[in-house]
Amino acid sequence: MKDTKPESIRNIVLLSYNGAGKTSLVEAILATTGAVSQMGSVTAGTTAMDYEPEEHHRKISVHSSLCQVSWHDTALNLIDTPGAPSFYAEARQASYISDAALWIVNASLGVKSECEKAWEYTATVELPGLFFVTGLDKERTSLKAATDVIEQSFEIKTIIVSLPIGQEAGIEGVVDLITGTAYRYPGDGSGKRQKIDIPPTMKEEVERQKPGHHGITRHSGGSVAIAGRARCHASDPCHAQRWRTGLAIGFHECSVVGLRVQNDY
Ligand SMILES: Nc1nc2c(ncn2[C@@H]2O[C@H](COP(=O)(O)OP(=O)(O)O)[C@@H](O)[C@H]2O)c(=O)[nH]1
Ligand SMILES: [Mg+2]
Repeated sequence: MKDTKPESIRNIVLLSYNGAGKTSLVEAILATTGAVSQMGSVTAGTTAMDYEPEEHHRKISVHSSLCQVSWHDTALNLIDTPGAPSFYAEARQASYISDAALWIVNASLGVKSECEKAWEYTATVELPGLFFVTGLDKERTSLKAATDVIEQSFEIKTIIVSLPIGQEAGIEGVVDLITGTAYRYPGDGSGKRQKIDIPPTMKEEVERQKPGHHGITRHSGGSVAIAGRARCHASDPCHAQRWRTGLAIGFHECSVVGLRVQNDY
């Protein structure tokens, strides 16, 4: 990215247990932003973030790794951290220099103690962030079940900002609830998503889930503020912009926790 100004840079730390899907998510982001033409694979030892022989051997991340992608004139520094308890220090240090966290929860593995630990230390530095649910392509998983587990474990309410199209092995894309746009992903690891119409069977669910119909939050005190500030009807042409602003304020104040889902990459 040419001439990046400091105000256009965001450091984002990915936190969770081993096997949650952090390194794979970075690969998917690299492909979707066009930084690579094909997602690498953890098992094949071809990811950008697990590059050390020790990481190839163990097939897990051992150190924090950094990469930068460019998205809508913003430079995102993604910090992929190791999930094992013996490497907590790495993840904690990365949190302290980050602007936001991505807490990853794999729908088939649920919330584990490593995730709760990460939540605790990010709370001490009031790091805002988003939950990202992976593994929804696995059998007997659902967004509803994953959301329930997250909300109960962390005693929060989440705002769902994207919905999967399809379920389990049939997942084929996502609906971005903020812009009301649906995307299909080719599933070949190229990240070349294609804009599609929202499936007719999902229209009701999309309207119901759209931010603006409900709030909310990490620290319960902030919830009403964000819901009030950003509420508007989903058909309002300013919907997306108002919600972006509302979410941005909410994230900044740590009063909002969003929840996003994977596609099938
Ligand atoms: N089916 C499926 N597998 C995934 C998903 N995300 C990651 N994986 C696989 O899960 C394993 C662990 O993923 P990895 O990215 O290394 O997790 P990390 O330890 O959190 O970095 C790898 O074999 C990935 O290919 C997902 O959304 N669906
Ligand atoms: Mg990893």
